[in-house]
Amino acid sequence: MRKTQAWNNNWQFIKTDGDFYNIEIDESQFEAVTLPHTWNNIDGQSTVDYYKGKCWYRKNFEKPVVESEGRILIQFEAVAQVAEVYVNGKFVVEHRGGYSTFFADITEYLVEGTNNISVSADNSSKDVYPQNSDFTFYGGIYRPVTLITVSNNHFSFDQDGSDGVFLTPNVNGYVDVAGFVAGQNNGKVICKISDSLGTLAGTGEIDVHHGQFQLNVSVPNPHLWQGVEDPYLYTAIVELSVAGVIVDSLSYRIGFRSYQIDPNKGFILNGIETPLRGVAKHQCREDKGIAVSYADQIEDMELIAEMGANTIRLAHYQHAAMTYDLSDEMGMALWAEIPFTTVFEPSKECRDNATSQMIELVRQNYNHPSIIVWGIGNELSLGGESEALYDELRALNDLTHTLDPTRLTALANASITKLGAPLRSITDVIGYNQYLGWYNGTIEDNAAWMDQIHEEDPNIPVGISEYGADSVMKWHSSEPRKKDYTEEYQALYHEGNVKYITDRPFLWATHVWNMFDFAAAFRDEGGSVGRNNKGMVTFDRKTKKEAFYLYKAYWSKDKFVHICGRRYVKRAEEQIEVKIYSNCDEVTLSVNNGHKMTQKGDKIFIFSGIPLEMGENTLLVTAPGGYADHIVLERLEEPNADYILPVVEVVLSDEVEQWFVNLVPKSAELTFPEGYYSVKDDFDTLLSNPEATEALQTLIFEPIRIDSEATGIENTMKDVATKAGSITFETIWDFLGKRLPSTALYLLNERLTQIKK
Ligand code: GCB
Repeated sequence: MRKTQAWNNNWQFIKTDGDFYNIEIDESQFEAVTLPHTWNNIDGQSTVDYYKGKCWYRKNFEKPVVESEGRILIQFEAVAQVAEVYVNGKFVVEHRGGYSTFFADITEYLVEGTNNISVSADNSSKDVYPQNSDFTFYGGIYRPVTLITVSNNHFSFDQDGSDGVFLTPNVNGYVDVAGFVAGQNNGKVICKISDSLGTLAGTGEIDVHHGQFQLNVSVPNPHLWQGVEDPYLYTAIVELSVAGVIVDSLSYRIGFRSYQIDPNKGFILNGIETPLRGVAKHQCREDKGIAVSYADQIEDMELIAEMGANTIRLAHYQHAAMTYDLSDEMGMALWAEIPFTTVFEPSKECRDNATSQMIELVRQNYNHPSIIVWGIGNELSLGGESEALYDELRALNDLTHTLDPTRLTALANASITKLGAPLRSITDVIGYNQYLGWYNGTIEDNAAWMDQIHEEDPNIPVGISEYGADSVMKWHSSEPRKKDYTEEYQALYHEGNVKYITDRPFLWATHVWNMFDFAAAFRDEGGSVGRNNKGMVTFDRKTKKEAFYLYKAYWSKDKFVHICGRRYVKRAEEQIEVKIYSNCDEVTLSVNNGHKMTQKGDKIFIFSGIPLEMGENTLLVTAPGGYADHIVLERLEEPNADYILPVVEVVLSDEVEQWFVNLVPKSAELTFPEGYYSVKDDFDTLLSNPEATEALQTLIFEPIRIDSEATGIENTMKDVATKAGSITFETIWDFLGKRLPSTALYLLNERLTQIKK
């Protein structure tokens, strides 16, 4: 019978490359570690130059006991990004792709007594996706490792990291069970399906032929899996029996559900229109990086459920098995995807890698009812559009349909993807990553844009695969503005968007970017280094930002009241506006236990002109049913300057100073005359004109190159710019800019507006 044992203790680690698979190594240079482990937990969240390279893990172990002819395997749930496994100095297997499971069958490499396993992990590889993106590419054995022993006859381990059994429940009352078996005598497969009370609901068996089997188990009138409303699961036990003896057994939680995604009605689950409203998430958290514990992952899911979400986009890679399991149990509808993001590399190695990662994603996670769409890519137009990219996406889309005819495919597009572009119609459904009101445009622009994407492609289901705005918990303002990084602006941004989204059920799914702040090593903005701060909850999971409660008010059925402002304590205003988020119909506010003010309303309650006394003020909000929340504010004479993000002075080298010395812009105002180029043009357009190219070269790329230290981004601007085809200069400037003085922007616009189109 199959036995599994957690294999996460007593590993040794060295943060450098060498012949470390050699058994004669001096182990004194290694440090003892427990898995999961990453070497980037600190540098990956704080500096552009986090360690990327090949590092080694080793472990000595006694040969496990196994039945004669049995196999001994090690299951790695993920090793980032490329792994090589050696046993007793001999190469066993290589795996390319940092977020998916693989097995190493080490049986033939073992000796009696003590053995050694050495595993390299390399996060610097050029031929593996992700190639380039807005998150840290952690290295390490950062998900659990399991030792597995099986008898000679067992479910196959040669099925792309899956465990070789694929279950397809059908709402018409049966489960299709198919799979692969290895060993000398293939035997018989028995499947028993029981309901949530453990009562047998269906059973079936079939002989294995040439290592394969397929059977149909009848489960009449199945209780459906209805997302967060009723995530009902059955348990399927699939056994392999040889000569009447059970030799291998696997167990799954399965769910019966059917769905459609309609361009007008959105997502329909078991015939019920169910707009998917939720968040996207990465796996990492503060100081642990991507090497998080089971408890951490449970906490993440609990926070998402508390906010009332019913969907998660698991960005931008394959997530831990446990995340899919918890989603099944909690009823979350998932968008699961591969790390084919931002940049497409047309090399054969990269194409093969995207293909193998897609195969692994689908086959390893096929049995989860929570997975609704397979995401084949993210924002790939940023790296430039080409026929080769379209071909690659079409191939991935077809492959995914072949691997799984029961689910739909999805692609997340940059919002600027042009009308009629093939990227809008390759997959079954589309999502857009839209940041109007943050990188560009206004919050209000989102409403018209949402209608526009629907009108432009009325026959394609459209959703919003990302939208968000950053907030860093130390910045606050009573007059929040775009890009001020205050908690208050982020809340306003989401107030607009959640309303526009709620009013548009045709949006099949919407995902806030992001549920949690996450590590993005190359970022340095908002007074925070190495971090993307668009989370609803901080990187350490300790603080729920104001916007968290806004969504809770919209989405959760658990009644609550939340008074905003608990981190914006020191106030100089005589009177303030007090904001309350609640899903109760009425709330009552009192200040310093004085006069009580009651307001009826819907989710957002604003009390204006609330006077503050000098010193401490306690604000209490209550709602019928016993709900209450309070904050304590302190009124001071002067506004607290510590709440305002200081303007960062970029210190330029003399050489670059000289560059701009004689180039003084005529005015600090941007104009956009009709028929001329400007910073509002996209890079394709600008770079197709030699004069505009020259202006970009002299005013932006060259100074950035020389001052790479001061600007801190080396050639990133140029890289992004030249690959960013359809993004406007203004957008990239907003995103990566501010590293050169704004003079550069005005000068460039002045030059461009003199060049006729
Ligand atoms: C995107 C990317 C995501 C980034 C996000 C942002 O469109 O898909 O990886 O983190 O924008 O915050 O800019």
